[in-house]
Amino acid sequence: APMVRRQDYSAPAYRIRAVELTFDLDAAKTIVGSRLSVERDTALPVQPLRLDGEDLNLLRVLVDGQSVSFRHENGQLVIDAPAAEAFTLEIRNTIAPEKNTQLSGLYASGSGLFTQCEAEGFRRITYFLDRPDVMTVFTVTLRADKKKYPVLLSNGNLLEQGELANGKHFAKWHDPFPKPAYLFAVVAADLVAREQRVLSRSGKEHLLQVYVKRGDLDKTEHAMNSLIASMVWDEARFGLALDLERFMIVAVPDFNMGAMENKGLNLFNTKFVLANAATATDVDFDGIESVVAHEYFHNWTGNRVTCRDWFQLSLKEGLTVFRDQEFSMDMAGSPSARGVRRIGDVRVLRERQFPEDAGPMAHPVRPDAYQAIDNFYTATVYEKGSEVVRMMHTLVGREGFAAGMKLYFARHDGQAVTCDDFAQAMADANPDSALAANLELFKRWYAQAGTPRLQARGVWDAEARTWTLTLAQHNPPSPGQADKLPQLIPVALGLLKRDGTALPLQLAGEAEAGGTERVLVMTEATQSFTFVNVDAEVVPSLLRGFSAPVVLDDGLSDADLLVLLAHDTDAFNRWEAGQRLAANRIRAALAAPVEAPVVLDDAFIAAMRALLRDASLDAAFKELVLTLPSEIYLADQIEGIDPQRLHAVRESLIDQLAAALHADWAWAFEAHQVKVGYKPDAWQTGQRALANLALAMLVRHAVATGDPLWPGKAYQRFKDASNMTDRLGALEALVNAHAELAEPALARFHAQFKGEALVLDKWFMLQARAPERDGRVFARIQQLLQHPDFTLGNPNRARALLFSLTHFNPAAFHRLDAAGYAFWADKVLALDTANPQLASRYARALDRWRNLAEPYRSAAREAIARVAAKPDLSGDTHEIIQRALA
Ligand code: BAL
Ligand code: ZN
Repeated sequence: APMVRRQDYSAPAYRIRAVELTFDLDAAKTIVGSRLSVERDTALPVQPLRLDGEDLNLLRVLVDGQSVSFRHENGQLVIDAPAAEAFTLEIRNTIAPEKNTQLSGLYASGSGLFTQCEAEGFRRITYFLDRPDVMTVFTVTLRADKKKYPVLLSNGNLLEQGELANGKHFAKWHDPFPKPAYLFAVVAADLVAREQRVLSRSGKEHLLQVYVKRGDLDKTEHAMNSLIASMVWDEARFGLALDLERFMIVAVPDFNMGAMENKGLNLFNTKFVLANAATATDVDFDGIESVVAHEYFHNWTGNRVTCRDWFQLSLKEGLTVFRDQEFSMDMAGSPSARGVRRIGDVRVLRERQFPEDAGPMAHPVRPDAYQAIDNFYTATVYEKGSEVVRMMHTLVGREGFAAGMKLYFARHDGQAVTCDDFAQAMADANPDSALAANLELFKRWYAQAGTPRLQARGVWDAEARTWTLTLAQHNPPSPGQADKLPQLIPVALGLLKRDGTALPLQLAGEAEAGGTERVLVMTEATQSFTFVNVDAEVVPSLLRGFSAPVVLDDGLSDADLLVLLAHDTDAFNRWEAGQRLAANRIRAALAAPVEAPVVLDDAFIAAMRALLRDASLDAAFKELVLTLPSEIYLADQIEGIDPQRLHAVRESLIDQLAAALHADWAWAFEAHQVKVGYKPDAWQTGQRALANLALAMLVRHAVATGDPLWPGKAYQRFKDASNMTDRLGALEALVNAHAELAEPALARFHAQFKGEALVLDKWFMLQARAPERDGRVFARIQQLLQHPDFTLGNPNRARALLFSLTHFNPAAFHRLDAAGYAFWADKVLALDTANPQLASRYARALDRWRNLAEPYRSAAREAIARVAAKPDLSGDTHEIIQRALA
C-alpha cells in the first residue's frame, strides 16, 4: 500500500452537505442506495470527484438523475468533470455482510447485522468521501425482515417506523449533527434494551438505552449506571451536556475494538457492556465503567469537534483517554484510590507504550506517515497522547484546563481540526502559564517519538545549606528520527528528610518556603534548580504522580528507596520505590552467574512485610506494591533479554516472598474478606485483590512444600464463591501454582459457564496466561486450539488464547526450540486472510525481537521473515512486518 503523509494534506475539493441512505438489509446481500448532495469548493481549481469504495458491487451512478461517465482508479470511483457546482449524486450498490470477516463495514455477528466504520469502514458500505473532514447530515432508512431483525437502529433521532409488505418493516433515522462517515452506524438485530429516562441539568429529557441479546438484560445495570455517571460528570466538570434526545449503546459479540463512539449509537464489544457479579470480575466492571465513559465523552471530544485527518487521531483519543482516566479517578473518590488508579494507568503505559516507543513501530503521538491507518490505533496515540494532555493539565492547573476546553469548543465546535488547534486553545486560555510561554517547545511531544531519558542528580552543600538538582534529558533515536530536540518536562517533586518528613520547599530567589511539593518545568537539555535552607541530606521524590512519560534515572540507592517506600506521601512514587527495589534485585540476579542462587535480602522482605501490615494503607495499594514488576515491563528496561532467565529469576523471587511472608499472607487472606453484598467499588475491589494475591501466594507455597491445606481451601473457595472475582481468583491461584486441583476446577468451571461466551474467554485466558513451567502452558495452549469452543473467527476468543500467549506470557512464548515463534507465524497467516486488523495487531507480538538475546533473536527474525514471504499479505500486516524487518 502507498504511504500516506501528513504533509500531503489538502482540503477536500468537494463537500457532501447531506446524504439519504436506504438499506435493504439482508445478511447475504444488502442493497444500499445513496443520494448525496454534493458541492464543489469553487475556491479550488476544478478536480475530478474521487469517491472511496472497497469490496462493493456497483449497480448504478446518476448525477442529477442522468447517467454519467465514470471510471475506477486505485479502488476509487472517479467522475472526471461533474458539470455543476452543486449536484445530486445517486449511487446504488450491493454488499455481502455475511462474507465480511474483516468486521469493518457492515457485517454479521450473532444473529444481527452491525457496522464498524472507523477508520475507513464506510467505504465498504458505499462509495463516499470517506475522510474525517467531510461532514454530512445523514438521513437513513432501514428495511428488513421484521422477525429476523426486529430492532433497526441508526444515528440520531427516530423519525418514523412501520410495517411493509412480505413480513418486512422499516425505520427512518435522522441525525441533525453533520458528521464524518466514520461515525455512521447501523444495527439490525433481535435485541432487547434496558431503558432509562434522565434529565440533564438544563432540564432536557434524554432516553438512554442499552441493547443486548435476549437473556442478557440482567448484565446491563452497570453499563447503564456508568453511562448516567458519565453524563453527570461531563456536565459537572466541563459543562458538556448530551446534545441528543436519545443515546444508545449496543453490545456486539464480534468486534475488533473495545467499542465505537458512533453519534448517538455507540457499538460495544460485549466485553465492555455485559456484567453481573456472577459472570464478571471487578476488573471487568472497572473496564466497563471506563469504556462507557470514554465513548460517551467522545460525543464532544471526537464527534462535535473531530479530526481534520487521521494523523490527528490523538486529538480525540489522547484527550478522551485523559477524560476517562480523570472520570475514573473522580469516581474512585479518596486520594488513595486516585493514586491506585494512577498507578494502574502508568502500568499500562509502561507495559504497552514504552516498548512500542522503543521498537520498529515507534511513532510520534501525531504520526507523520502511515500505510494502514488501522495500525495507528496504538498505545502511543491513546496512552501517551493522554499523558501529553495530562502534562498540559499539570502546567495550567485544573481551572485553567477547564478554561482551555471551553475555548476549544467555542472556537471549533462543528469543525474538523488538528492537535495544534487544541494546544493553541489551551495556551490562549492560559496566557500566563508555562504552557503558553513554551508552546512550540511543548508541542515537540506531538512531533517526536521515543521515551525521553531523564537523569537527575542532587548535591547537598552543607555550608551553603543548599540542595541543587541537576536534570539532563536525552531522547534516543527512533525510526526516521535520529536526532531529537529537548522536550518540556514537568517534574513534580518533593524532598524527604531521612526520617521521612517532608521538607518545605524554597527555591533560590524565593522570599519564603511554599509547600512541600512543586512542579519544576524543564525546558533545556540540562538544567539546575537550587533549593535553599536545606540543613541535611535529602531524598528526592521526583516525577511524582508520574508527571511526565519519561524514564527516570535518579541514581537513588536502595537505602533511599526504602525511605520513599516507607514514607513518601505520593502514592505513585511510594509504589514505584517498591517496584524499583524489586527490579534492582532482579537485575542483580540476571547479572550474576546462572548457578548462583537468587536470595532475597532481609531488608526487602522486612519492608514488604511492613507495608503489607501497615494499617493506614488501603488494600488496593498494598496489592500493587506486593506485586513484582511484570516480565513485560522488565524486558523493556533490560537490553538483550533472555525471557527464560528473567522468568526463572522473577518466579524465584515470588517463591521467596511467598515463603518468607507466609504468616503475613495467611493473615492478609483472612483479614480482607468482604462480608457485605457485592459491589465493585474501590474499597471492595481492593479487599478482593489483596485477598486473591494472598491466596495465590499461599497456594504457591503449599504446592512447593507439598502441603494440601491451602490448595484445598482454594478449591473450596472456588466452588463456593458468590462472585466471579473470588471464583476466578481461587481458580487462578490453583492454575498458576500448577496445583493438582487445578484440573478438576477447570473442568467444573467450564461445565458451569459453557453458555457464557465472555466467561469462557476467561477460561481460555487463564490457562494461556499461567506462568510457564517445563513447557506445560505452551502444550496446553496447543491443546486448547483444538477445543470445540475455540474459534479464530471471534476476536475476543482469539485474543483470549493467542494474544494471551504471544502478548502476555513471554516465558511460554519465547522458547528455546522456537516453537512459540512458529505458532505465531502460523496464526498471523491464518488470521490475515480473514481479519487483517486483528492479524496486524497480533503480528506486533514480535515488535521487540531485536532486544532479545540469542538464540531467541535469530529464531524470531526467521519467523518474521517467513510471514514476510507470503505474497498476498494484507496491507495492514504487511506494514507491521516490513517495519519489524527494516
Ligand atoms: N474510536 C475508536 C474507539 C475508541 O477509541 O473509542
Ligand atoms: Zn476513543
